[in-house]
Amino acid sequence: MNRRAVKEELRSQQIELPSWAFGNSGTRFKVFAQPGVPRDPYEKVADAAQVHRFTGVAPSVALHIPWDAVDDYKDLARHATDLGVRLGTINANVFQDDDYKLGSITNPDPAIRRKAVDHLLECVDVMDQTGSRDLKLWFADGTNYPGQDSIAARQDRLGQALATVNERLTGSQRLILEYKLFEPAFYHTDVPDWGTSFAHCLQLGERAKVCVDTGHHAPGTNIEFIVAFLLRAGKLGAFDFNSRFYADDDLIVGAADPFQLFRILFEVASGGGFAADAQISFMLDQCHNIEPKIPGEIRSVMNVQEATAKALLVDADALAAAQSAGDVLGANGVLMDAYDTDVRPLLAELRQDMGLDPDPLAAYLRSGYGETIVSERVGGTQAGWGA
Ligand code: LRH
Ligand code: MN
Repeated sequence: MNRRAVKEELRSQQIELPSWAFGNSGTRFKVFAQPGVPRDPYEKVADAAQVHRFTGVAPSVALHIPWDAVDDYKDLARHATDLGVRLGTINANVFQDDDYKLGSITNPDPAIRRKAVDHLLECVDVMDQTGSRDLKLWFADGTNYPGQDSIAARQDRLGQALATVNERLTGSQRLILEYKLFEPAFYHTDVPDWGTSFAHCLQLGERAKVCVDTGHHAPGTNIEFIVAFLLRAGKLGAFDFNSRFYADDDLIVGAADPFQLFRILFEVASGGGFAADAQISFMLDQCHNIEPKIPGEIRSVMNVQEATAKALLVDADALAAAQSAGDVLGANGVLMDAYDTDVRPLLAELRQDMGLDPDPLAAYLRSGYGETIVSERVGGTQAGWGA
């Protein structure tokens, strides 16, 4: 792709922000509250709109229910539109109720399974009001000790619940099934890996796609292989981007391993994943436990833009020639040339073309918005995970 084509592709990039990244978050050891944090979904959407204002490529906000429960979702959607963004993916939450200690949709108790499925169906009702396309399902379900429950029986329960939700979806609505190796369950997790999610999505049909959360794999996992495989199978629905050094650290995407993010986005580019009809949702799923949250999200969007630009700059013809010639170092060299390219001037130029400041982070810090919310948001209860 020539420079102009790369800029066109980057201009149309859409990165979805997680509402919960703007609330307080932490670990089991401590949640460090920050001044100016939103007290409700309206303020979360307002903060997310600031990221879009300065980057131009973050036009939607994912919600998490009940963290973002409101009386009038249509009004919240109007609020978002007024701020130049829209409500995106609806995330269900069946991992924080006392009843779900032994599982939600896989719980041995049919009444608790029913309760969990009812919440998932309520989230589809929310989608009908917000106009959201995707219902994202992540289940904390699993066990802590061998023998605690039947792994096979739990898969049956999982399949039945997913089928019930899938049948309820209408129009262009999709079900996005997210997998995670472990935590909070520490012996087995019912949707632990891409294969399990893929198998259930195949069974469910066209509406069901896999979500790849980049923090949900065993150390050393070749995530770009999973991406290439799912893309080729037409079952890659979404990314939850973040980075980690050890476990599900939910750090800023690209912060821990920018080369991995580049390799992942190179497979997306090679597999046609940036095409509009590929319908892949590029979301962030992060927690800014100690760093300021809006600047953290702006930096994250910039990291995705930089990795995407490098991925799009790979000389595909030279790569194909080297690959078919069996020129191992030549082929690897083509990729490394793109990765070692400083794309920041290209992105600064693109932002100017888009009428934006070439440095979104500096522009945001100059805007004074951060100081304003600290002075205005006094009283009330700061938003968080409520864990
Ligand atoms: C689980 C997860 C999931 C969300 C939650 C906020 O670790 O990645 O995507 O529901 O984080
Ligand atoms: Mn996630």
